[in-house]
This record gives sequence, C-alpha cells and structure tokens, in this order.
Amino acid sequence: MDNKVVLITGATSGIGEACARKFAKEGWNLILNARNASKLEKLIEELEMEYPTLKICPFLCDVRNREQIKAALEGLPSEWTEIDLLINNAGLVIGVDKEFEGSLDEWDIMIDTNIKGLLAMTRLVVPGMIERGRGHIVNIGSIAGDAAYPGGSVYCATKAAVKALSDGLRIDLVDTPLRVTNIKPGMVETNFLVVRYRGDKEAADNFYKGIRPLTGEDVAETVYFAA
Ligand code: NDP
Ligand code: 8X3
Repeated sequence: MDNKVVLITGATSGIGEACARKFAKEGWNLILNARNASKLEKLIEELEMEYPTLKICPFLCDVRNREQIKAALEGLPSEWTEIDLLINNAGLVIGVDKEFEGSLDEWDIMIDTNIKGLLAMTRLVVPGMIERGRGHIVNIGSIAGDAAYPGGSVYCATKAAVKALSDGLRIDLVDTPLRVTNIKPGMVETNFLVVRYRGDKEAADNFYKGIRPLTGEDVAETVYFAA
C-alpha cells in the first residue's frame, strides 16, 4: 500500500471520528474500528464521498472482546496488515459516583474498555510493528490520569493506567524504532459526557456552561502532529 495505514479504535464519535477525518484529509489509509456497524458504514460512506481515492477498511469489534479483536485482525485483507499507527482511543466514563457508592458493573465496563481493551489492541498489533521495524502507538489518555477529581476516581484510575502502560511500552520498545505517545487532553466536547450522565444530554450541556472546552478536532490535530 502506497500511503500509511492508521488503525483508530472508537472511530465513530468524538475524538476518534475527528482523527479519522484528519488522517483522511492528510491522505492516510484508514482502518476504522467501531462496535456499531451502521454508524461505521455511514462514516465510511461519507469519507469515501469526500475523498474518492481514500482506502478505508472497517474493523468491527468491541475492544473488550479479545477474541473479536483477534478475529478482526486475522480477517484483515493482506494489503491492510501493515499498520503504521495504532490510535487507542475507544474509552468511556459512566457516572459521577463516589468510590464507596458506585456500581461495580459500570466500573467493570470502564476498566475493561479503557485499560484491558487498549492493552489487548497493543498486545495484538505491536508485534507486527516490531517485525516490520516501524510503527507508532498513540494512546488517548487524559489529564484525569494525573489528578483525580470528585466522582471520577475509577475513570481517573483507568487513565492513570493508560499513562503507566504508555510509559512502560515506551521503555519496552527502547531498542526498536517504534514510538509511543500518550496524549492527555483536558475537557473535550464530544459524546463523552452524555455517556457519563447515562444519556442525559441536558446534564452534559450544562456541564460546559461558561467554559470553552476543547473539540475533537483540537485533539486530532495534536495526534496528527505527534504522528
Ligand atoms: P465519545 O463518547 O464521543 O467517543 C467514544 C468512542 O469510543 C465511541 O466511538 C464509542 O463507540 C467507542 N467505544 C466505547 N467503548 C467501546 C468498545 N468497548 N469497543 C469499541 N469502541 C468503543 O467520547 P470521546 O471522543 O471524548 O472519547 C474518546 C477517548 O478520549 C476516550 O478514551 C476518553 O476517555 C478520552 N478523553 C476524552 C476527553 C473528553 O473530555 N471528552 C478528555 C480526555 C480524554 P460507541 O458509539 O459504540 O459507544
Ligand atoms: C476526560 C477529561 O477532566 O472530564 O478525560 O475527566 S475529564
């Protein structure tokens, strides 16, 4: 394949979608992950209309399901297997509950997605990069990984884990040409808060009152700069 290949997890919303649009604009070929097939088809159709020469490959799976990830990777057509850039973006927060009051099931979802999903993607994609002697892993962390805040302890812990996993991977790859970057945005206006407030759009909008949050595009610019 002539152009570079980026695999983006959680590509149908917010930061992931903005990264898909930015890398498409810059002429990269895209492997786009989502767990919702119809949302992904819609995005791919739109990008193909806008960039007719662009090559895009769907990567349908839930990043919490390592068998699905493995099958999706094994199912990639041969021209798509040489991934240059992995953007581990899929992630979420649910609730603003105190650590002694929240739902263990919701915490499982956050931990399984933000930590174990990222780790599974890394474990399965990086060996190919090492073999090819090139590659870059960009993890979408957060300032929440540096400082905990009220009602955020489990989410913050997952992003602290993303920092440790990024630092550890960078050390483990020190004798290779591969690169590892942890991008740590502050508040970004996406669907993130709607998910946090369990679908309450008004609560999400109110949160941003009087503040000018970052946009998904701002973060995508930063990811592209790093790449
Ligand atoms: P969005 O809710 O807009 O997007 C999250 C994306 O992740 C969606 O496409 C969602 O898919 C996908 N996703 C969630 N769970 C899974 C899963 N199990 N498997 C595959 N895809 C999944 O939020 P953001 O764009 O804001 O969030 C992206 C990343 O940025 C997250 O890691 C978040 O922690 C991080 N971040 C966000 C900040 C913010 O203020 N918004 C600030 C700092 C970091 P679906 O539509 O199917 O749910
Ligand atoms: C998201 C940023 O500050 O809302 O990671 O937790 S914050």
